[in-house]
Amino acid sequence: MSNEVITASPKHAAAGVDYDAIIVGAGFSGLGMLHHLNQLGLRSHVFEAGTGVGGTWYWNRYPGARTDSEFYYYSFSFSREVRDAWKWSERYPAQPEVLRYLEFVAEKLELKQDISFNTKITRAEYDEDRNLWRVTTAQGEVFTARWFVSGMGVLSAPSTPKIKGIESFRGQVYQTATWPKQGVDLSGKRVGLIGVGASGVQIVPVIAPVVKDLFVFQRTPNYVVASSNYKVEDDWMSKIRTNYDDIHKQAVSHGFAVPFKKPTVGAKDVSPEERERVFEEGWKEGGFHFMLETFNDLATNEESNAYASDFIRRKIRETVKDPLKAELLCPKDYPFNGKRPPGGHGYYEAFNRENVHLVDIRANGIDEVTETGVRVGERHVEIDVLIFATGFDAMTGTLTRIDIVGRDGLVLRDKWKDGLRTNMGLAVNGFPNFFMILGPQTPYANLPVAIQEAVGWVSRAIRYAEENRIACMESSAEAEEAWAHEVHRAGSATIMAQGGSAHAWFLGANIPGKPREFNVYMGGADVYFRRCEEIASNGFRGFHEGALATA
Ligand code: N01
Repeated sequence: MSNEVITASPKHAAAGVDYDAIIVGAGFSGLGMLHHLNQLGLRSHVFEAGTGVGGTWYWNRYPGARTDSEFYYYSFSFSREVRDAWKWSERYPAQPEVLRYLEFVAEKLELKQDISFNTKITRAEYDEDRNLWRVTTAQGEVFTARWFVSGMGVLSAPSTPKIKGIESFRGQVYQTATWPKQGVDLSGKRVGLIGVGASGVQIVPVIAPVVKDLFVFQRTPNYVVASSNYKVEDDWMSKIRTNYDDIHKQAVSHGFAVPFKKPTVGAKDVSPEERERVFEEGWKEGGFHFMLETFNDLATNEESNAYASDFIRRKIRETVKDPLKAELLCPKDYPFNGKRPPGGHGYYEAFNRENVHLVDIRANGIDEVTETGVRVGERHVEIDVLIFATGFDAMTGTLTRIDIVGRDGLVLRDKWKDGLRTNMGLAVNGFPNFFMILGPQTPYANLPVAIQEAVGWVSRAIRYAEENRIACMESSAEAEEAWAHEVHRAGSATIMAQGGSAHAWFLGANIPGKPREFNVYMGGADVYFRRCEEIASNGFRGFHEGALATA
């Protein structure tokens, strides 16, 4: 990575500030936001820590990284120019293709000229006297703007556990979320992998045929759903192109923001034969179809959930030949959906290879990393490479790892120390003229659709403020309390509340010391989008009650 800072030449912003809006992050969120603000005629600028666009898809370059969602709803539909010209090649696009897509979006929408790459933001402080944000880069430069928008991502602050002895290890250590751009040659190596969430599950089958030995250190097994990937033929792509608007419309009226059929019966309400038939069909269709298109109560009813959990365990036992390995791979003490289920691409099959070893660390975790390997109890596993696929400080990590300072010196991470408070996950009381694209307490949903909705909503809010001469858009404390209550209510009504041992990131339960609460809204993306629309069409009720001044 070079240290060159590429900053675009200034255009004209409102008097007294460098930019009208500063956006942090050049992934789906930042690019979408920049495009929408450009369309409003604002002078906006994006600061991005990476050397290119892509966000999540820039950083997560580990072997096997690909979407768990299908291409036609894992993309933007707002730009006809982009959707008419771009062609996806696989049902579940791989990381290089998603990255190329985002580069294409940036080129087509002429966004790059307004992005400074290689520029990490370390602090953003609201200046009450001047009603502007002062944003500081790691290089010490300071820029000002009236609006400050985070597009820093929800699963973008990697979490690596501090394991005793790690600094003594003489081999190579990698994190999936910061995988080297130039790749890593794992051929013939003895590799240890910690973590079997979506990242670990994707890397296993891809590196297994290359490495000498792969030791998978598993603490909690996952419910991995078959994906069934295949090529996107031209006629499928053309059909999608002509239907993008309908697909988006269907997605925003779905609880998970996907254009899926909504099942009308519960798993417990049909005969065992019918249940098996429907599950089998969903399994063949693959991925989120199993979770969302089979029955309508897998996330809310224990009995129905138990049928799904049992179906997956039977699939694991059918696939994995060694019965001991199969049993270890079967999740038994938390329900399907208790963690976000990953999509598999030959994950269970990989354990039939002789060079793939499953090391159960359920009871006591890893005792230590030594100079030459990993010790688990009495057993010492010799390895050359150690890979951490240990997840993220999700939803809040990017926002709390830098200093975001609002009114009266209030720091965002301190505000959230004992519990989250946001207005619809979009804004925070005490932080005027600051918006979050996919902040905490936004829906648990397919992200590109949720991002498209959020950037549209924020640009409407900014336009509303400009047109109505509202100098200060600040969420009310009452609206935050009401939203926190609703997030808790909706989450508690789901199976996800029983994460149990699952350490789910959406509960903050994977990060030691983080308050355990729903970091996402489980009440349905459709419900959330309708509520956002209602707020917008009622003069952004709850979002500028704290306004002190008019322009
Ligand atoms: O992270 P995770 P992830 N010792 O938090 C283990 C999205 N995503 O990066 O379950 C030993 O799910 C931990 O064990 P346990 C997607 O939303 C999407 O895989 O806590 N193990 C777990 O196995 C996903 O849900 C895609 O017991 C330790 C793993 O590390 C989210 O990102 C691809 C440990 C972490 O799993 C996060 O997925 C990738 C320790 N000390 C990611 N600490 C696609 O859509 C943690 N673990 C393609």
